[in-house]
Amino acid sequence: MTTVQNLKTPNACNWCPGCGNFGIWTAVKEAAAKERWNNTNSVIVAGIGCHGHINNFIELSSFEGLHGRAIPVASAIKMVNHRLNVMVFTGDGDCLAEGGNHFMHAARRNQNLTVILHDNAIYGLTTGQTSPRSPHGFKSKSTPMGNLDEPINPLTLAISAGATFVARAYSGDIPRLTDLIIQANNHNGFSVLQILQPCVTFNKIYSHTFFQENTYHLPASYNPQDKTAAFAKTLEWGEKQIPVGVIYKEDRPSYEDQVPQIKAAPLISVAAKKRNINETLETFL
Ligand SMILES: Cc1ncc(C[n+]2csc(CCOP(=O)(O)OP(=O)(O)O)c2C)c(N)n1
Ligand SMILES: [Mg+2]
Repeated sequence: MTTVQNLKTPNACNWCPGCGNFGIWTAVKEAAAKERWNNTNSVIVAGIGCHGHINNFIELSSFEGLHGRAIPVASAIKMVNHRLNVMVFTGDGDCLAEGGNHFMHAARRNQNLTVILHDNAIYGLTTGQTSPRSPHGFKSKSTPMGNLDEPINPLTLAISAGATFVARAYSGDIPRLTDLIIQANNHNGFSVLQILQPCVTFNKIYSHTFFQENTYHLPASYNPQDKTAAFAKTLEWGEKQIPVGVIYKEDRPSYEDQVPQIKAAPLISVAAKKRNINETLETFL
């Protein structure tokens, strides 16, 4: 049985006091206990950054690869055993800068993966450089005169690239965050959950207070299946104007649903055929 208690690991947590990652960590454990995720049915793939340490603090099968490459690793795991529940924990730098290309193409493919995007709008682990989520004018170690670039909007990008579940949450609202993690995970297709989280040490703009004062919950009357309305929602960002909740949801066959070779059983349970490499090479001559 999965309980919040037995998801603990012996590793000491090294996030700064007040970091938004604590809320995400708590919500993921709550979701795992509710949904009975365990070492045999679920895998966490983490990116490189403060966010990526989450896999050291949750007792689930996990993999931490190269910076920006969490999504392709998850994609491969899913192809080899599509019955596993595969979740990606990535940062705004990891997902949108170093891994930006993977993000777009995975969305297009609509594999049944859940991408949890820890968005603190900064490179936290490397001690505070501007990321693709940092606002225009943002001053940091890498942009002391102010950032000249515009931030990427990950949710507009996700919808236009083909993601079929797109949502936003705030790391400090643990009950709603837990619910959105579960909804994203239960969706059959490529799910993106952007979690607004403060980096209390290096980002003095996007604080807990900023998110508490400026986010609002999408009303029950909002229809996440209307793609045009969803695009418009993703563009809202301003004083008291940051929507949280499920912004877009579409029912479309996932990649795994369409691959005939894995209809009967996952690739991992199909015995590999031994071949003489010379025979294979000869087919190219
Ligand atoms: C290829 C490569 N480039 C750069 C780095 C250095 N590096 C490590 S973490 C990081 C930024 C992480 O930022 P983000 O993904 O937003 O995670 P956070 O620390 O904010 O959670 C960078 C640039 C690296 N490890 N590998
Ligand atoms: Mg970051």
